Amino acid sequence: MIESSTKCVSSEKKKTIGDQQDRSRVAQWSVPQIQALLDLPFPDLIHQAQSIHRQYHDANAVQLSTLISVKTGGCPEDCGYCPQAARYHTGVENQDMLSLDTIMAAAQTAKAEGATRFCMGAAWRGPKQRDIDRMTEIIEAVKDLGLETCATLGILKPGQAEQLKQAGLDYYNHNLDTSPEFYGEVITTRDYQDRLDTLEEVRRAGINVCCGGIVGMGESRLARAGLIAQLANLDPYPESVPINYLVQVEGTPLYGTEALDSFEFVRTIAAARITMPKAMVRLSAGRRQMAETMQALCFLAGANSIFYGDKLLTTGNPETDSDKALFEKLGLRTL
Ligand code: SAM
Ligand code: DTB
Ligand code: SF4
Repeated sequence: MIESSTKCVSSEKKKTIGDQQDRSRVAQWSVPQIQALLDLPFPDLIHQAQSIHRQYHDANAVQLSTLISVKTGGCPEDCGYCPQAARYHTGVENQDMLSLDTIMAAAQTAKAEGATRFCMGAAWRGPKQRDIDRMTEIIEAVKDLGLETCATLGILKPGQAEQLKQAGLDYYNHNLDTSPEFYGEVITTRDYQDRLDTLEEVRRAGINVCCGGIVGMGESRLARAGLIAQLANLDPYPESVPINYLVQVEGTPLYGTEALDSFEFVRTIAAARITMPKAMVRLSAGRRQMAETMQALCFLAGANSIFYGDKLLTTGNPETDSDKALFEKLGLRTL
């Protein structure tokens, strides 16, 4: 039985949620409330998500971020989904940190293709001081090109976020990935609190927070509700929420996980949109495995950002030409 309070978010409640982002937030989303959203009949859920989406965003516009892996493979962590963990044999070749010139050339291409944000990922548990020194030089240079900068470097020690902020870092990506209860099934080399601590460091430094998760790791709907509750209850909630559909890579423990029904992924996007109305919700990894019709459903459910460019970090992403063709077919414009 669905509570009437979650069946349809009244306009008064929506206003309150939005306003709370600017002041201190009192009302929080409970896991049962979010599960009730996920349990809605699909048309009701999409309608609610699309209505909220239109109040806060241009529903026909999508923001483009391009990814680059600045340091690849050999990571000491044991994230069960990740092809870059040293302990799994996935065929990913280790690559030391790329040179500034290589990164700048990729950033220039990303800009020429229409991306507005350049997101740099590194397969570290966390950066050492010399890594931060190199990253600050890179961030300054990318920023000078006129691109927004994003980095995802793992766990940050006190003081590191401030250094990144000073270099001009706009966003830090650090995913909670799943619910606290399911986390230990996927990762054992760190805990949920480590992630929350870094998110706090990023917030305190005044960097925008990019934080989301992965769907399709064998988790339950309850676990997806638990993830969305964690994200929506961050105070304030993240500016950017990437929702990844697990890319199954041979050699990782999660390879061979039973594929999750596509509509569950769309439902998760809708729940993110409803509970975090002002955030940019990114339809992230997994698009190469998705039909165009499913991607269109994700946009209807409130996704308004994608990773753009033929590669994610180590796995493939749709070609830019096919994304351009999709935008054309759907009448979407880019931000
Ligand atoms: N090492 C840093 C960390 O873990 O925060 C930054 C890089 S890590 C690759 C960034 C994010 O990519 C992870 O938090 C996870 O959400 C996502 N990711 C990694 N492998 C994935 C996969 N196979 N499918 C979907 N998302 C994945
Ligand atoms: C995010 O949430 N997804 C991106 C980005 N943030 C860093 C990474 C997806 C990685 C997919 C697997 C790979 O290409 O290695
Ligand atoms: Fe390392 Fe990040 Fe991959 Fe985990 S997700 S193994 S921390 S690169």
